[in-house]
Amino acid sequence: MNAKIVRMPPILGSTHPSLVPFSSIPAVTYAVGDIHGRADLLKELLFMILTHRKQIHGSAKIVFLGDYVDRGPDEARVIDILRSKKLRKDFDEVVILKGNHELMLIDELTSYMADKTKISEGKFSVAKLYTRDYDAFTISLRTLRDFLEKMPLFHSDGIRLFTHAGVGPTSEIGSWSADDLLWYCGPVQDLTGRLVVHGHTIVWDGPVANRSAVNVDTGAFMSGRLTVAIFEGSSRQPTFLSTMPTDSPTTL
Ligand SMILES: [Mn+2]
Repeated sequence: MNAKIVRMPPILGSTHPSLVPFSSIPAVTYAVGDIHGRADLLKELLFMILTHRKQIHGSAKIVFLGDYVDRGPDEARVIDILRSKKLRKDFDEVVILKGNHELMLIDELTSYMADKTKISEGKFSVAKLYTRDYDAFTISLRTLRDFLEKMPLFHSDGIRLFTHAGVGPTSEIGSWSADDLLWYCGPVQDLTGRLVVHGHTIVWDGPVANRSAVNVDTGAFMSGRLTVAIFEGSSRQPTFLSTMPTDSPTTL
């Protein structure tokens, strides 16, 4: 028998971004930066996005880049908006990525649900810095935790890699961990050449874009400026829309 080289199909279920089959490219892709409880700004930005979307012929995808909770005043309403049917009606594809604050909340919820007297015992808990109103959520804490746990760590369309914190040029292919994708700080570059679209590291006078990465975290919880990057077709060069500042940014 003749030996035959068979190309293996993509490894389904792999957690490494470069091995995951990508979805098709829509007419427009929106990538929204860190919201951190600013439901007011999210509503305002979605209105701006939908106005833009009306001028586009074809399908639209919206990607949320993580960090929906903590810091701002209304994380429960942000979660409601992200879970809403309206969002799925307004966009052909909705991708809700996990941020490090969702990871911390999962840990905190697990601890709180086991013992309601110990809300600050979680490994990553920020309860010492932030008092959470558990009663504000319109869904059960179990449903909330499930929703957070199911959020993916990244999304690739083959041209752009969307992930909360980005990835660095020194990250060896195949070695990225959840920690890298949720907590990374440093120069952002994908060794496979995709444009990395991320948040997590605040750029007060941003957003910023270069040949390898786009950062749309404009510190909305403090600056009042929530930003979306808009990619038409397979473009690597986004345009941006931001809500207007309602407060002056405070220096770090
Ligand atoms: Mn973050």
